[in-house]
Amino acid sequence: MVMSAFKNFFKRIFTNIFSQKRELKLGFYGPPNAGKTSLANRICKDFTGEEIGSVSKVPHETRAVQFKEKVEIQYKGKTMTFKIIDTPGIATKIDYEDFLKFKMKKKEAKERAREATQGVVESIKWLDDMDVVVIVLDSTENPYNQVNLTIIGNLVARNIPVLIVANKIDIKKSNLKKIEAAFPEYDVVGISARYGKNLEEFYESIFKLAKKA
Ligand SMILES: Nc1nc2c(ncn2[C@@H]2O[C@H](COP(=O)(O)OP(=O)(O)OP(=O)(O)O)[C@@H](O)[C@H]2O)c(=O)[nH]1
Ligand SMILES: [Mg+2]
Repeated sequence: MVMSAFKNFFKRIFTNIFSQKRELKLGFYGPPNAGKTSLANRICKDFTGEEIGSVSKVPHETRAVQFKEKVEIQYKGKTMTFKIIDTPGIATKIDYEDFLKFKMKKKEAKERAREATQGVVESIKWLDDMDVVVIVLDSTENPYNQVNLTIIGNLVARNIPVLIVANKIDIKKSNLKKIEAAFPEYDVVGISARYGKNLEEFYESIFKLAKKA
């Protein structure tokens, strides 16, 4: 009796150690203002009750990598654990004058531009750390640009599985087809991070993506 209780006890510990699921590192990448933080916040809020960072209409709001660990995403009775990593928007040109139109003082704008430039470097550095990546694009904007190609090229070179999110489908001039046409070899899912539209399909795609890691 005692022996079998002991045996069960160790068996349970053993099983716990080895069945512990790996935490997949899920990065959110993309140009500034596309909605990376909005989407990361929505996921974190849904499954942990807490947000990850601040959102703003002023580009380069996120200027340092921020993350949340042990986020257990549940979808259709399945659970997967992720480390959600929100990254600074990647841009080829950061000009402090662009911030002045948001009623920012020159000194503050210059500081924001300096931090944003550092942020881009940090985003790229963190790429090596990712298991899977979601590229968030603003579907109201032209997807054919240097930044998007650079991000995708970097991910392909590192063999990191990619999902493309076409965000802001709630806006009239959103053009999901154009994003799909620009990246025919990738899964593209259209969502609205702000209004929580089509998140079911997004979670489904995330589970599919995780399997490729
Ligand atoms: N209409 C609409 N606006 C959105 C949506 N998602 C995000 N936004 C808005 O777009 C702006 C930028 O959102 P963020 O989540 O800060 O974007 P980001 O990609 O994290 O930006 P950076 O941190 O600057 O790289 C904010 O004003 C958001 O409210 C969406 O689905 N629809
Ligand atoms: Mg952000």
